[in-house]
Amino acid sequence: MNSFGVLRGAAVASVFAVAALAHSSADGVVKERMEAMEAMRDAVKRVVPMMSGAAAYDPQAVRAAARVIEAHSGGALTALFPDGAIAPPSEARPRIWTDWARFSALAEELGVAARGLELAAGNGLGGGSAGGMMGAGMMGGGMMGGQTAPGMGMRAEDIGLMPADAAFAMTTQVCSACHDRFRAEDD
Ligand code: HEC
Ligand SMILES: [Cu+2]
Repeated sequence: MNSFGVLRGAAVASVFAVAALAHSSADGVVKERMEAMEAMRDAVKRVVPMMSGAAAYDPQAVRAAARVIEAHSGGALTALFPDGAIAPPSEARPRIWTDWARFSALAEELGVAARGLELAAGNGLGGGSAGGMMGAGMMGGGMMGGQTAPGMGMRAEDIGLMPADAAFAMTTQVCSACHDRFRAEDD
């Protein structure tokens, strides 16, 4: 089983979780950020089957998904969270603004991981190789603790040396790390 296979349950559950709220009633910046988040979810969804081996691996599609995520990361992400903007049906938690340093660090980390994924796309799948296991090991801490972003401190160039599935798992772990802490979910 490759790295993504090992982690897929935990990592992807949070990303795909759809709350039973009427999100169609969102407007303004809440609507804007939901659309941005949904664009990232769709990008993740497109490559999940490739990462799990259910579909043929396509490096170009992986690069395209990575670029979508990168475009919505960092300052583009944080700009959609002006102070206290949690009008219903937003699931954003107020602690975003009391723990802004961590929130914005996760937004930056997402960009780093996505750039790493773009660089790693050409590496193909690790398939349980040493590289794949290394990736899984590095991600473990962030997932279990739920406190730190996975791979925090790694550079995109380092992630770019990993198998694509490990880089992808690392990317989705950043989604989950932020959701666990800053998004109210009913699952
Ligand atoms: C820095 C924090 C952070 C990161 C990183 C992050 N998200 Fe989110 N995400 C949020 C918050 C906060 C919400 C809740 C927004 C709201 O309801 O106002 C959210 C909501 C969502 C939603 C629900 C959108 C809706 O219509 O309600 C999806 C889907 C989503 N994120 C996908 C992703 C994916 C996929 C990634 C990674 C590629 C990701 N997110 C990365 C913070 C983050
Ligand atoms: Cu929504």
